[in-house]
Amino acid sequence: YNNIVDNNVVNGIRIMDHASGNWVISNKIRGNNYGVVIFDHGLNNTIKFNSITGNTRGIYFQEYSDNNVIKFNNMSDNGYGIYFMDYNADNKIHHNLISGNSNDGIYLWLYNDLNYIADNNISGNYIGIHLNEYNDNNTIQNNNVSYNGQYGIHLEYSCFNNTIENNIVNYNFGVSFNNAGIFLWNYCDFNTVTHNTVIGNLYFGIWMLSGSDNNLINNNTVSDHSTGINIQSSDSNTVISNTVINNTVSPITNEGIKIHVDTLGNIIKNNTIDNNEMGIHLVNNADTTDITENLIINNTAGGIFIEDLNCDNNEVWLNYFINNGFNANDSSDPGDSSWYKGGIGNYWDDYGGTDANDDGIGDIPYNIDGSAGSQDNYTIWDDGDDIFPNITIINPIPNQLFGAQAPDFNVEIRDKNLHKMWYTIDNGLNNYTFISNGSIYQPAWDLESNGTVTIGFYANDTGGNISFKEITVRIDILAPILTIVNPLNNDIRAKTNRTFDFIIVEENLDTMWYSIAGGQNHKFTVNGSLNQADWDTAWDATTWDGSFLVRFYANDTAGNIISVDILVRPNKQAPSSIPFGYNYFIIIGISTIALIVIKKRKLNQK
Ligand SMILES: [Ca+2]
Ligand SMILES: [Ca+2]
Ligand SMILES: [Ca+2]
Ligand SMILES: [Ca+2]
Repeated sequence: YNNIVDNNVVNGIRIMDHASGNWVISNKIRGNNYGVVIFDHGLNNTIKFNSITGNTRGIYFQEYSDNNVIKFNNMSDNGYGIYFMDYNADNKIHHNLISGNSNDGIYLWLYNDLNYIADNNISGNYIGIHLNEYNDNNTIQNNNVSYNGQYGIHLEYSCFNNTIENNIVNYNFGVSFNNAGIFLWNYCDFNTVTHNTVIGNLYFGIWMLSGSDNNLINNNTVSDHSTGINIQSSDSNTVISNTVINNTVSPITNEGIKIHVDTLGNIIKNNTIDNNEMGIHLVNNADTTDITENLIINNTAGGIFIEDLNCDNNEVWLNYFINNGFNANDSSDPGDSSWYKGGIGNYWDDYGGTDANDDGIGDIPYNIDGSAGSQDNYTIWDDGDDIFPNITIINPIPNQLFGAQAPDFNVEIRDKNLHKMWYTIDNGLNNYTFISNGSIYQPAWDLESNGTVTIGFYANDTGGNISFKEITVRIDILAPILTIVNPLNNDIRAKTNRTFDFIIVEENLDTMWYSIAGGQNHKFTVNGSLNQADWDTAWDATTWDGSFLVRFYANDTAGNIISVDILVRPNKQAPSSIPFGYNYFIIIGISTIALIVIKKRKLNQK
């Protein structure tokens, strides 16, 4: 226990059964059968800074060896770099250089679970990282697995729940036969392959073969292969948010994503599939695939190809097809494939129809190439706003009368893409934009004269469609012209003479009324007699040489108002101290009558 084997040049270190807590540091270990062997039940050993070269197996884990750390070693030119037999768990293998091994860089044979393989540089081996049978829940992270011979990362035979994340897996094609960057074969299920860069592995970028089901392939960049992502005889995989580009390296056929040979229920979603030869290729019993929300662009041969009659019940919807050789070819049985779902289809850049009713759906179907005669009946299509704004004028109402105060307006304007609203009251000479209901601009209203005013309401939308509705209202800014012809100002009246006569000129007359000596208001509509009680009170209260006020009013329905003041002098005797009172009164009375006649004539002449 707790041996430190340091700075030796030795041929083989063997950590025996149940050997724990050993440190193997900075040794040169070369030319052995096994470089470092951790035998059964070797726990918590640390192997670091060693140079392990030219051995049949660089580091070899026998069985049940857990929690060992292998880091910062150089494992080159061995048979295998690191070899796990079986039941080794929770080991951490990181920051090692593992290169030029004639067999696999890291090899896990049987039942090795929960190991952590990270930040290693693994190149020039046969297979970079190889999980053979029943190896579950391992994490393969941040490794650079490039320039290996057959595959970069390879899982086979029922390896479940492994995470392959953030690795660089490039140019693994030294032994040129069905190469793949990441290859899941034979019932490898529920693995996550995420955020990897997978470039130039000659044949396939990411390959699922023979019952490798329910894997999640997301956010990977996969480029420069014959087939970017190859789903073959495997079901229910979710391929989501990957960038699949430039898969064109084969002189024969290339595709971004290929789904073929008895597959069911794979989901291809939200991927960018750009500049491949064929974007997506379904053939040979590729069934019930859900292909949705992908951006499928610049694929030189075609966007998507459903090649034969045995491809059943595939759904293609909400994808964007732009600038492909052909956008889609459906050669399955008529009606077998759906090109829309739930009332929404795909976007086709070569769609020839319009969307006149602005529901975002093309008004005629899109015809899909191929023997199935399929159509997308619900193409995604927006050709701009074709529907004019709808304007309803609630207030003012037609012929409504307004005075000097500019009227309020209340309009309802509806449009999906409303841009601007404005009104004019002078036929467009001046326009006033508004964003909510309010009042007509007062300075503009002030320029109007009596009569009618036409208010035009306008609205446009972002598509340039302009609507207008107008309404004509009346305007009255002139007060009534009220002339009191009897009594005249300063008339001398007997107490019994309460008569009054008037002339009114007003087209929108509302009410006329008067008050006597500041008393209460009395309405009137025709000539007649002033209110007796008020008159008598005022008359009695006024001295023989005084006068009292009768104030007449008229207003119109527009709110204009006028008042006319008439002073009335009571016909009373002067106090008895004044001589000749009676005669004097007669004389004044006569002359007053004469004066009225003259004034009336003058009025008539006007
Ligand atoms: Ca439209
Ligand atoms: Ca439509
Ligand atoms: Ca519109
Ligand atoms: Ca008026």
